[in-house]
Amino acid sequence: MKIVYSEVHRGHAGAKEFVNGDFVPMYEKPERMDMILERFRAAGFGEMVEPVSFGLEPARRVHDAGYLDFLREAHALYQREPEAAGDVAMPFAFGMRGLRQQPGPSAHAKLGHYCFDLSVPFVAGTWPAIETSCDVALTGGKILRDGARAVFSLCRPPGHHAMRDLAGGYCYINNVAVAAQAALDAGAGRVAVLDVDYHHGNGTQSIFYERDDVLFVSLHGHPDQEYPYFLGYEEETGAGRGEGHNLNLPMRWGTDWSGYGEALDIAVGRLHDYGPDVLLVSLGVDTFKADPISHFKLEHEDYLRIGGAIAGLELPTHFVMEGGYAVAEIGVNVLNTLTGFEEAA
Ligand code: SP5
Ligand code: ZN
Repeated sequence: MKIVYSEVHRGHAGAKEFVNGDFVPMYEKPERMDMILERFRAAGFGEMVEPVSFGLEPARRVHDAGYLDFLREAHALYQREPEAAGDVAMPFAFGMRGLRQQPGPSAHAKLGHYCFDLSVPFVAGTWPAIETSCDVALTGGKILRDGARAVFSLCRPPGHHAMRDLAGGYCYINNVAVAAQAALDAGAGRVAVLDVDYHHGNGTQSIFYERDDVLFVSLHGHPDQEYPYFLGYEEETGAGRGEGHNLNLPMRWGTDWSGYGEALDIAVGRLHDYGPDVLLVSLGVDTFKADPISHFKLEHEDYLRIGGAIAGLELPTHFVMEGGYAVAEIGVNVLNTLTGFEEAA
């Protein structure tokens, strides 16, 4: 399987996120990629491919143009603020209900308007990483259209929390949504996104919520207990033409393979019934038992099963990297998913 990857993500590093009252080094860090690459190398798995540049037009198909301008300019704008504190741009005042929703010229206003939490910092290397991560996903999509059975886009930063005009949860551009839209624009009639990251893919769900040409299916920690809290309930089934094209399978803390495997069967059944031309997989491995920010209990072997179940759909399949923060084990879990897929394909 081809693996699309670029080193440009490395510049997106060094910032902190806010967790339970403290700023701590970001869980979403470059070393995650090193562990994945190391495992692939050790196993002799895959063929590495550099992304090509597609420009921003594909991202504008699912994101607000002003939002994308903000992502590009956020770091530089912040540096020009008289009260900028250091190199890292982050919001502190949010454009919430009851306040006016047009940000003024201040970088603080724009950050608060376009970010929904304190886990999407901007350092100098953040925009190049964002742009390249999107190109990684688009390059993967192109490889699939050129005839591959499957491809892995090793994206960093991840994307599934990013909304049409909001960044959050380590995500800025929604890579999988951009790739799904690009597949449709290139002639696919319908596409499906299966999101197996531990967290609900609120961005992907929202972007396609009123559409019937994209089915979104997500397995995740229950929003009663887990980030992003405000979305991901079972009763969210789509709206308008999109009614019936959204399936959430939330699970409680402590879920292991017995519960997860059952939910995955339901997910796969729905995907099979929909019969998409292309399947995109938001591949997060933060469902692992040792993940430092999550509460599922999957074992290494369970990822072989996930890959096998996905292969059973017999669809052109585009894996897109999302989360996974047990850095020492992220590599084996990603590799197991992909080898589980290939062995069953
Ligand atoms: C792409 C992705 O997986 N984004 C996840 C963002 C999660 N952010 C919320 C983290 C909440 C952490 N709670 C920490 C408990 C530490 N023991
Ligand atoms: Zn996650």
